Amino acid sequence: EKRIGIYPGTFDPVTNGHLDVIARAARLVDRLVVGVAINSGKGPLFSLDERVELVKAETDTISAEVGSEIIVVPFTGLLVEFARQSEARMIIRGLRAVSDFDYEFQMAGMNHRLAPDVETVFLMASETNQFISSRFVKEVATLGGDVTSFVPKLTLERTLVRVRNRKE
Ligand code: COD
Repeated sequence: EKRIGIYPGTFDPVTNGHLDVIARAARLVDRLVVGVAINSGKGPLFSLDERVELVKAETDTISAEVGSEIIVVPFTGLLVEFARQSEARMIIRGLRAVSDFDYEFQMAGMNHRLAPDVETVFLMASETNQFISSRFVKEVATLGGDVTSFVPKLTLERTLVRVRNRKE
């Protein structure tokens, strides 16, 4: 039986922190489904299609390196439903500092009650990528700071263009 895991998130935009978690997660499973959530509540910088496209582009090489299948798909609705549809038994989440813990703790607990056969697995990024967040990448880029070391190349280009256009 194939080991299938899902890594859900907003990915607005995908960062080196996300990619770090994706590479680690891909080593644990045969197929990693990266689920890109609509999350209109967060008022995203990039549309759902753009976020999916960027995650796809940036994970291409990881899939080849690790030798597991990585697929990137948008999802709406309940995460546990999406997990069920994907035949995944594992939800992968990343943990940064203690600040993530409360939210992740509640989410894992609720999801476990909703789908007892699905386990949440937490991974940490390497030290260089641990503190990176999409929120601060957007803020720093908007304020003219250098985000080169926080996001992959194509995402960097797109973010700079988007932030510039938004200001005009
Ligand atoms: N290092 C380690 N982990 C990281 C880093 C980093 N530098 N950066 C991000 N991460 C982790 C985050 O902690 C998270 O686990 C994951 O990567 C994705 O992060 P984001 O910010 O892109 O995504 P979120 O947290 O906004 O995603 C939230 C969901 C969309 C998954 C959630 O809202 C959801 O499940 N929505 C569907 C509706 C649902 O089922 N709701 C009920 C939940 S109980």
